[in-house]
Amino acid sequence: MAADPLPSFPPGFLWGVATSAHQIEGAADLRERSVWDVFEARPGSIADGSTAAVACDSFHRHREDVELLAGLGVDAYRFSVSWPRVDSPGGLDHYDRLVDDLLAAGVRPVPTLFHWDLPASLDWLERDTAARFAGYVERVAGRLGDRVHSWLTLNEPAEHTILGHALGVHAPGRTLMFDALPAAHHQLLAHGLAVRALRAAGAADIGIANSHGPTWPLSDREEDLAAADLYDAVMNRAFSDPVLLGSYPDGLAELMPGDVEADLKVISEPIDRYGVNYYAPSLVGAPTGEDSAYGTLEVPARLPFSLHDIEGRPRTAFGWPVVPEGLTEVLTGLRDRYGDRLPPVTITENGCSYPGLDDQDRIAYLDSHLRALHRALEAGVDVRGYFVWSLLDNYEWAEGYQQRFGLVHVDFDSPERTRTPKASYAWLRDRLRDALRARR
Ligand code: GBH
Repeated sequence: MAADPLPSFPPGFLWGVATSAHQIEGAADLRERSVWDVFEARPGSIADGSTAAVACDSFHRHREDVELLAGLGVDAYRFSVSWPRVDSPGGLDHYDRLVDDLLAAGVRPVPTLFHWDLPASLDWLERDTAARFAGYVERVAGRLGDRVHSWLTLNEPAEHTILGHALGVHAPGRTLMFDALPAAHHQLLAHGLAVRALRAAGAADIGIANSHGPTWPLSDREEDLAAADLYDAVMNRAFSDPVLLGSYPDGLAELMPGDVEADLKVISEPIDRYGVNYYAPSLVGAPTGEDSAYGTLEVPARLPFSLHDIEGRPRTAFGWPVVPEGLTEVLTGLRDRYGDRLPPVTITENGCSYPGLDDQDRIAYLDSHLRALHRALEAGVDVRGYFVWSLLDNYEWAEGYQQRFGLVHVDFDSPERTRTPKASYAWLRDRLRDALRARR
């Protein structure tokens, strides 16, 4: 039950919440344009026709956010740095102030250097974008590296590739299907080059935030097993194998551009922390000849797999099933696959969309997933932290403001973007107090 105390977590376990720049900052007029600004202007691209031009206005209201973090009692805040903002005059000043305010409040800054808001003039299909990213990372580390010690390079290159370049439901809105894979390779190369740049700047805690969900085959028929294996290779292993093993899953290296072997040496540059974003498993079968759907995501019939509903589970407002044991499965699965090659893991995102201030469903979701995480600890997986997605209701990409993931409600109709803590905020605050007490 959500009222019961949680099991105890190891000393030093890092508790945090996460956001991303494009989803909360607003102040779009004070930065360069990103591929998302361009995408949002395309009619029909965003469910509610909205844009992120103002969002939570966190650019101007970051002090309120820091106060909410302090009140919650988290150890760390995972935010992202907007490349198009850093590219504009004075753009780094914002992150400079944010970092200072976080440190003054006793909260560790954990910036992600890329969370999907690519400068509009750049393109992940171009190899050169990876080198440009490393140059940008060098500038950020040069300015913040004296106070920031934990870095994440990329957020979910899998989603950015598949939703943005293969299926076209996210920016930049391309529908290249398997021809999107070069965008994955160039992001991974960017990750490796960024690790080198951060290392050169003296960073000691470097990671990546990859999405992981167990892939469940629809049946044990040969075709379903093969379809599920391919799906898992493309959605999960294509992004973890290169980083942790220096190789691509079978058959994928041939689809990547450039001198793939040489690039894999860069991509597999050792990291200190492996970030896992977990939401839900996928139930995958052979193609059915028809389009299939997962939540709001449609998978065209011509792809070599189909997605199916996971029955008998509660669903979030997004339509995703609530499957906490999937988190245990992801964590033990990573340990089994990568063994000694797997650095300590941090859950860099986990959370759910539900409406309302008295969000008992979110409390139940978080409670059950923390228990699932604890089972992975008991099974010997080295998990060092957990970040809730998200601190605030925010701009949920193609869903606009319709999906609410926050521990804190944001009134998007008020000019002040009024923030109101939900029941889940108080719940987590009390759990963190217990955890803190246990630490002493
Ligand atoms: C994350 O993406 C993002 O990092 C974050 O910005 C976002 O706001 C948050 O989650 C909530 O959406 O389509 O088969 O993979 C999450 C990516 C992609 C996870 C769709 C769940 C459904 C199963 N999500 N996925 S599948």
